Amino acid sequence: MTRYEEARERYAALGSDAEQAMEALGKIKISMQCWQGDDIRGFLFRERELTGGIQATGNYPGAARTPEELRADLEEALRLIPGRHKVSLHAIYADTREPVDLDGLEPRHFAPWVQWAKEQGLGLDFNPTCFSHEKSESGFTISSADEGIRRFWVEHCRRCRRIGAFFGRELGQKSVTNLWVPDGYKDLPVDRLAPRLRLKQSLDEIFAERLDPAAHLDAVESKLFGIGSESYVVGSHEFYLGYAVQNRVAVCLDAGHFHPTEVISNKISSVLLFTGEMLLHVSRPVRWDSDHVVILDDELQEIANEIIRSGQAARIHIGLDYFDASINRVAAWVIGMRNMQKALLRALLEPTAQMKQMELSGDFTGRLAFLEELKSMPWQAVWEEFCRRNSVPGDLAWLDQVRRYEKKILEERV
Ligand code: RNT
Ligand code: ZN
Repeated sequence: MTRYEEARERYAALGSDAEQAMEALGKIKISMQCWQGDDIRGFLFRERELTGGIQATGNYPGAARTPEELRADLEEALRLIPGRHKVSLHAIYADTREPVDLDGLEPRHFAPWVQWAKEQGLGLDFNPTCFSHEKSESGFTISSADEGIRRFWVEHCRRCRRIGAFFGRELGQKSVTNLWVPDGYKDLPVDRLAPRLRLKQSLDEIFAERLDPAAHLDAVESKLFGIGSESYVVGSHEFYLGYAVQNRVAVCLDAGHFHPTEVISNKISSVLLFTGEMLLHVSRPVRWDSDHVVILDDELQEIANEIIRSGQAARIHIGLDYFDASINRVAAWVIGMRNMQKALLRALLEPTAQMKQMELSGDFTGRLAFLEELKSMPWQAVWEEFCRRNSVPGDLAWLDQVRRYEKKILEERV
């Protein structure tokens, strides 16, 4: 018997089916964030510093400098990740020689990305870039009291939705356009209401155009604080949850955007009850919204458990959102993506129905015993089998490949 066959039998004895788990895992697409590849520089305004209260710290060599380099790096990472996935782009990643500002972007500026995604069998998601720009220097974009500034960003976001819908149409799979804006105050505001009124008005204007729901989904991402917006963020969780329920858009929950002991795993089931689909930004906050590489920790497992146990995986779009500039960026992608998949696999290997039954009948002893036993079950053997069937390394052999790529390609970039 192989290691996998042994594992399959042990899971069967517990009441779960490893074949089914692998089949289900193979259907779950994860949206890989392009911005891990170049520390969120993008290609439109490469000389501009990263603003908006987010920070990519570190100066590991090898960051992608051109769309070609970024696509090559993405391909290298995706070769080491089992399954078919999506890539999430930001507006500043437009691939064009035309000088164009954010309020002039059109689908054609992203045509090479679409062509590439078709060749690679990938989906694409999208994000307006409401930061790292001279018009966001005040700290406000679509909630700005300056009407010229507000209109500039509204126009940018409206165009981004059309680009997202273009991705969805061209690639034959729904594209999520996720709107996050950094708007907020460093110090205590006097008027918390007016910026929120303006944000609401701008969102109404941005979402006014109806786009094909089969090709496109709008999501809005809240935040608690950022660097420079410590005291007040206009787009808070309550704000966007209310907006999403009232206007039928999706909520994006980012794991780093809440109080340090607050977790998004506990929010998924509530959000699912009142909205259609949702987006997750799976990240890892360390003491603040630091966007560390996703590791296989308790909260990642809990997020995966909620996605699977709810039986609503089809309504939950999973995206990664982190950017670590202190390690090999291709490895950062591979580690985070594989960890997300491992967590999902472990959740899929649970005898969930049985455990829910224990809970219902008040058998909390059995529930705890199962939960703990599952931690030492041989899920790694199933993971390795899943990787084998998808022709990617099941073990650390992926790291050798990344190191070879680093020597040959990344180290040449100076
Ligand atoms: C910022 C948000 C946002 C960004 C990306 C780059 O706090 O999490 O999602 O990280 O859009
Ligand atoms: Zn995010």
